[in-house]
Formats: sequence, C-alpha cells, structure tokens
Amino acid sequence: MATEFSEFDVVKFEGPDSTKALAYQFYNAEKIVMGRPLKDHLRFAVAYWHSLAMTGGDPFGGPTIHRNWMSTGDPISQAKMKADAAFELFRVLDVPFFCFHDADMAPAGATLAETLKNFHAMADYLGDKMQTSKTKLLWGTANLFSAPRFMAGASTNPDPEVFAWSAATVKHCMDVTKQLGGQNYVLWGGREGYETLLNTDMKQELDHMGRFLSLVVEYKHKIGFDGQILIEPKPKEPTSHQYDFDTATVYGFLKRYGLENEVRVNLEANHATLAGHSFEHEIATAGALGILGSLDINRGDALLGWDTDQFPNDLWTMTMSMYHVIKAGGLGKGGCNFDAKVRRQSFTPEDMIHAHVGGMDLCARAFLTAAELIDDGNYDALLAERYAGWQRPEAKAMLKSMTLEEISARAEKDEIDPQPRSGKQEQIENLLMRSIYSAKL
Ligand code: XLS
Ligand code: CA
Ligand code: CA
Repeated sequence: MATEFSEFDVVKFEGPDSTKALAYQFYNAEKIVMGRPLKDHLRFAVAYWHSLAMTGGDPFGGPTIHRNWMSTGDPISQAKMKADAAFELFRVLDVPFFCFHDADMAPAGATLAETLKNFHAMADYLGDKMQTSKTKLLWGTANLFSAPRFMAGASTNPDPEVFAWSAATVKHCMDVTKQLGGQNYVLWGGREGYETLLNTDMKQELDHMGRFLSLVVEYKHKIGFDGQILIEPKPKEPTSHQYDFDTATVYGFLKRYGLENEVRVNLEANHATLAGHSFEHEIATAGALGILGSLDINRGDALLGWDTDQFPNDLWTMTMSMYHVIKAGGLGKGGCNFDAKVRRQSFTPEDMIHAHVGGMDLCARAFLTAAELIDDGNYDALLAERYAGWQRPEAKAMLKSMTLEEISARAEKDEIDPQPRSGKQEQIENLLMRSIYSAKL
C-alpha cells in the first residue's frame, strides 16, 4: 500500500558538488575506507520511535505531526500501516538498519498477555517485510518507562510485580530481537533512578538493577543470542538522578555486579552533554575501558537544558567523535542510530528525509575526515611526542616493576628537575581546524 514516503525516490550519492537537496554529498556507501565500505563502518539506523511514532507534541502543545496510520483503522492495522511507511522510509534513505522499542511497533493490549500477543504478531509482520528489504535490525529494546506502572522505575521499582512485568517484557523483546536477526539488545533505564532520595533505598534499587541485568545476560546465553547487550547511559530526565549516569558510572556498576565483560554501552550525544561531557569524551572513555558498543546520533541545544534530540550538525564534535571511534577499534556490531527527532514545525514527510540525509552526510564527512586525520599522522605525532618520555627504560620500569621507594631513590640520585612543557592546545586546534574544514574528500 502507498504510504507518505512512497512518492520519494531513493536518495543517491552525488558527491560534494551536488546542488540537489535530497542527495548525499559525502555518504558514498560503497566507498572503501580503511579497507571496508563506508556503510560497514557507520552502520546507520533509523529509530522507529522518533521517525515513525513521534507526533511533535511538547509540554506546551499537542501533536503537529499527523500521519495516515495514526487515525485509520484498529490499533493493529495502524501498526501495520506504520510498518509499511517505515520500510518505505528505509528504502528512500537506503539505510542499512533500524531500531525499535516494543511499544513503537505494536499497540499495548488490556493485559500483559494481550500486549505480548500484539507484539509477536507485529514482529512476524516486520519479519515478513524484512524478507524483501535490504534494511536489517541493529537493535531492539523495551519501553519500560512510558506506562504509568513504570512511574517509579522498572527493575528498580519498589513493587516486585513491576520487576516481574519488566522481566517478562524484556524476555519477549530479546526473543523478538533474535527472531529478527538483531545485532544488539539495548537497555535504557528510563526511570531507573529517583526523583527524591527521601523515598528511595538506593542500595536496594542498585542491587535489583544488577540482578535484572544478570538475568538478561544469562538469558542471552541460554537462547544463543550472539548480539551485544548494551546499557545506554543518561544522567537525568525523566528522573532527577538516573543510576546509569555516564560511561564511567556504568562501568563501575558493571564491575560491581561482575558484568564488565558481558555488557557494553550505547552512547547518545545528547545524554553526554546532559552529563556535562562532550560526545567524544564519552566515546573515548568507553574506548579506554573497552566497552564501546554503539552510538545514538543526535545533539542537544546549548541554550536549552533538556534532551532535545535534534539531528546533528556540528562537524567538529562529530569528527572528533569518529576519531575516537576509530581509535577504539570501530563500532563492531554497533552502529550509528539516529535517535533524533524533527522539530515540531517540521511535520512533512519530506522534512523527515531532509533530517536523515543531513545527519548521514555529516557523520560520513566526519568519519572520512577522521580517517584522513589518522592516515596523515600529524595529529597523532603531536600526541605521541607529548608522551614520548614514557618510552625511556626508567619510565617504563615505573609502570612495571619499581616500588615507590625505588622510584624515589632514582629520582633523588639523578637529581631530576622536570620543566614545564607546552600543551600546544592552540597549535593542535589550528591543525584540526585545517584538517576538518579544508579536508579534500
Ligand atoms: C531516551 C533514550 C531512548 C533510548 C532507547 O532519552 O535515548 O530513546 O535510546 O530507549
Ligand atoms: Ca538514545
Ligand atoms: Ca535522548
């Protein structure tokens, strides 16, 4: 059946000189970079929730985005029309992946059993659509935050029956993710945190969250799901404090519950900035700790203090983010999921396509520039020079075998006298500015 996106042609790569608005200037999917096609490095995904389910509503006003499937027929036929539109959007963008929450793709029923029945029916419907589509599933996840039962959290809820409801939902979501060939399963702790410490037993809640995640990992192995389990850090909103605050906090949590070799992170740009970090900081931290999993691509608004989830447009930060992705060994089974929504006034189907084309082109340009930056080696050479002293034998010995007394004795004997050295920040900034803005791609 024709959908809102059916009338659009597939967006094609036309190169940097193209003047066509709906064409890729930089996302040349098949271009070989570092030995592999660009599309296999970036692994772009459309987020079902923002691109198909968002209505443009905000705390001050109702929906502005009205699609055909939102008002025609019963809930299951609406979900099927939405899926038809989703696969048309994927076709137009020529995007290799998508991501979903259970609640985006299937309507809730009156009971848990009915909700799960709807979900499995829609999973079969999506499975059939995937047979004739190039677009695969990057990750699935459960919405454990919208329904009123989750108002005090899911696995951290004081009511054990909410823990059980959440466990059932995640079990079925993992089954469906596996059924559809998903490559990751994400847990975002929407309300896993607190609004006030006054009514919260933090230790108990953390233990429950640790137990829940252990159950997820155990089930993953039991069903032979060979994708990655990912936690998505976010410091606040909707709760005033979320337990998965940032990458470093999540790593501490994983260590505490013995899951650091089982679970990685799905990092979102706007969550990084809400935590007072840059996106590249979070990626570099995950790289350093060996837990980089996947990326949610978007941006916040420096003038607004909340999670605005806008499509990205900052070339500098995206290039440095991609630099750290490459340094961390790439995204592996992860990818770049556009967890981004068009603005309230951008209600046409064409707006949705423009948004993704711009985001994909920005990431592609950033990745190509980062690869070039690494290839020409000038930036890495400056970094290496800064740490060159650690190549000396006495420096290496401090990291390996020497005791504190031996280090002290050597320092005293050699009468060491370290002098301040320039950090070369402005020189590095200039070098990067030239590389980023004058890259010949
Ligand atoms: C919300 C989160 C959410 C997760 C998936 O802020 O970004 O969309 O990515 O539940
Ligand atoms: Ca996200
Ligand atoms: Ca967000």
